[in-house]
Amino acid sequence: MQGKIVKGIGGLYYVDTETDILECKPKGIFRKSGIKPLVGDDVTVELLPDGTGLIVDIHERKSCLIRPEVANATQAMLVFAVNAPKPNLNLADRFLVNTEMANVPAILVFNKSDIASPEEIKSIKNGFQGSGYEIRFISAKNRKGTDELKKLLKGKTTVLAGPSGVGKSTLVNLFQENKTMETGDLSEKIMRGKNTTRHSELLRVDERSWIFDTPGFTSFDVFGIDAGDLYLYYPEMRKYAGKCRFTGCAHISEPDCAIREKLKAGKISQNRYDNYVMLYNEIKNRRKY
Ligand SMILES: Nc1nc2c(ncn2[C@@H]2O[C@H](COP(=O)(O)OP(=O)(O)O)[C@@H](O)[C@H]2O)c(=O)[nH]1
Ligand SMILES: [Mg+2]
Ligand SMILES: [Zn+2]
Repeated sequence: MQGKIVKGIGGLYYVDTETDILECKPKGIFRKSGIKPLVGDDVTVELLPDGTGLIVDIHERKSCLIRPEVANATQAMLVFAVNAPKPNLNLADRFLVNTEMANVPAILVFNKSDIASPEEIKSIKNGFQGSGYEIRFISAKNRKGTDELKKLLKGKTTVLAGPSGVGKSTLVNLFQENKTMETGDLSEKIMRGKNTTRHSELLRVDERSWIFDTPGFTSFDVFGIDAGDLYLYYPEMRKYAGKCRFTGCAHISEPDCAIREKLKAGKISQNRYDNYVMLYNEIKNRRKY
């Protein structure tokens, strides 16, 4: 039987087989070889006599995000509130480096525009000037911009990520309205909480579209890249790769740096650049164990 892992709690996985949600354990071989099934994985399961399932194969992943840890996302929506809680743009950039590393296209969604001032919106736009990322200001409460956002989900597997309290679950609920799928089964079996999302969960929007609701994060460490390659994960900096005077230019204090010239010319935002420098130093100075 084939299915999709829609939730994982304490070593148990819930697999949507289109006709049922099966509680499954992974075959021992996965643990022995250090492979962990992830929410979003397409899997082959064997039905056991007691009605539970055994995951015997994990199909090749289209993508694999480290944070939130989900498989097969084809796009990411990074959700923040315009204010309340105040957006941490440094956290946003760290997340975007993570999606660039995983090759998952991302868009930025700023929710709660109903309680935002024009200045706040302007300052956020400026912060991402030149980055190329699409930014949407919406209000889940007033349903402003939410239908347009829902259109973007068609045929995709979208991961909604961001800090707690910004409205991710509210959005997921909106996106699931008028859904033809039966999920009564699912909510009973995996006890979908109404409040804080503690585990990533994959939900069906329609036959071809899925969405991950994920727990909020407050910090974000970037692992797996050398400081010298960091700029390659900033689309607006990557464009100028090879244009600096020195190979191995860190784009921080070297003369004739193409990237700092673009910063001066306003093509790269000060916010994105400052976050780059902070992250560069953090990676550079990290103790290697
Ligand atoms: N003012 C306002 N509040 C919102 C909006 N969207 C969600 N909220 C509220 O923000 C709080 C957190 O929402 P929730 O969806 O649980 O956030 P999550 O932690 O990101 O999943 C709840 O009290 C929501 O009612 C919005 O567009 N405007
Ligand atoms: Mg939530
Ligand atoms: Zn440079």
